[in-house]
Amino acid sequence: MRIKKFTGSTAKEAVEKMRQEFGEEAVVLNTRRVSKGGLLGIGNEEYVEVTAAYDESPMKVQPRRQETRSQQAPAAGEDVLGSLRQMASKFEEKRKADISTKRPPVSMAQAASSAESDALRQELSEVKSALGEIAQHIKHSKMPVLSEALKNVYTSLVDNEVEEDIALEIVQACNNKLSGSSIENQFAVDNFVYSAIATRFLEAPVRRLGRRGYVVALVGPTGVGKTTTVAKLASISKLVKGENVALITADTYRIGAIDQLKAFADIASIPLSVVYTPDEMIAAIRKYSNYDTIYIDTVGRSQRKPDKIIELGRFIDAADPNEVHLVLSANFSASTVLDIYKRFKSLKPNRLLITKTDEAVSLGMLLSIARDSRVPFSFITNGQSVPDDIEPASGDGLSKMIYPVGSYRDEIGAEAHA
Ligand SMILES: Nc1nc2c(ncn2[C@@H]2O[C@H](COP(=O)(O)OP(=O)(O)O)[C@@H](O)[C@H]2O)c(=O)[nH]1
Ligand SMILES: [Mg+2]
Repeated sequence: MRIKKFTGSTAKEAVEKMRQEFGEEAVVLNTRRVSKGGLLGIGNEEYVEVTAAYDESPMKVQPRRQETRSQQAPAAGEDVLGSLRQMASKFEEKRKADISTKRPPVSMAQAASSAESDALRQELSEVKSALGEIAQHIKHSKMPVLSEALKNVYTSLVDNEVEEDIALEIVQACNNKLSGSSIENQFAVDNFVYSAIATRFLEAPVRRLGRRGYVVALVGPTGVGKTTTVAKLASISKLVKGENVALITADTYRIGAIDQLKAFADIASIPLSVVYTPDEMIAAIRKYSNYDTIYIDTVGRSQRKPDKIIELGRFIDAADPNEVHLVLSANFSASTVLDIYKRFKSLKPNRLLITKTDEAVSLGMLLSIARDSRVPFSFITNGQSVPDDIEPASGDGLSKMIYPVGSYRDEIGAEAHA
């Protein structure tokens, strides 16, 4: 390991010098601003000093070593990011302080001060761009030295909007598990990745048969497909399983919401109760206690209004359901889904139900919600048709949607033949 200091008038310049001498493999250990000479800050000479480390031993052959290295690099790198961020914010502070503490200007001083703050602004933007560059470098240094097959996997996962950290975990697990030639074998790698994704999804426990008064409630934001899904589930229970089914709706908020479910209940000859208060909910549940399954549709309270969720919580508490399915649209991004989960968590959902997979471009975000919630998945819906467009969720099924095995291989194949 060699350690050396590089200086430059900006961080970017110092890092460039470091790169020239040490190459891409070098790691920045520390960055600081140094100021030299000058009295009371007048005539000061300021520069940036970067301390860099470079491992001279060849890193090629052994995968184990590469692995350790890839785990260490980000840690050192993140330090750098930290110190650069600090530096950037100090600049910003200094610039603001400079502007606000300047005395009412004599024109020369005014000119000097504006020149100075221009210089600072320039410097700040250089630091920011160096920061960006280093962040980019760290992003790639997070990626261990991978076989072609694993690189394909990583790219395919990230393209499917799997969070980078999760994609990396999967790829690293594969790297650790597979050895020798199989790490180069796309087929072996795909198989591993496919099951690695599948096992990240918990499957909902199977319901015990022959239990009466089993209560299933659907909650979630407006428009995700709760009412449609309730209709699908109720029809399947009744028509396919031959159960006695009842419906309750607590969605008395939106105009037309009751009509929507009522029309369905009439066609399917399923009794429906509309409840306006938690007490009415208790009464309705009691009324249907001899039915096999009671499905509850709820209003899509805006998840942005916590008091609305609390209000909905009173209805749910009153119903005391066996299953609370949080309904999420496959069109949502990872951050939206995580945000919704956070807001609906107080309703204690014990199932996740994903709608509109027919419309979604990518489903990588399902891995994020699976990881953060640890709640099992119940159903997937893939169209508007009642009752056809629904199926039980399985780890395998979800994995297939996130990692359509071999699809990119077909592309590569096509390119090769072109
Ligand atoms: N493409 C597609 N549309 C769906 C699916 N499920 C529901 N929808 C549609 O989404 C819209 C809102 O559904 P609705 O059940 O009223 O949502 P709610 O507000 O959560 O009750 C309707 O137009 C449904 O037909 C699905 O799986 N795929
Ligand atoms: Mg509805």
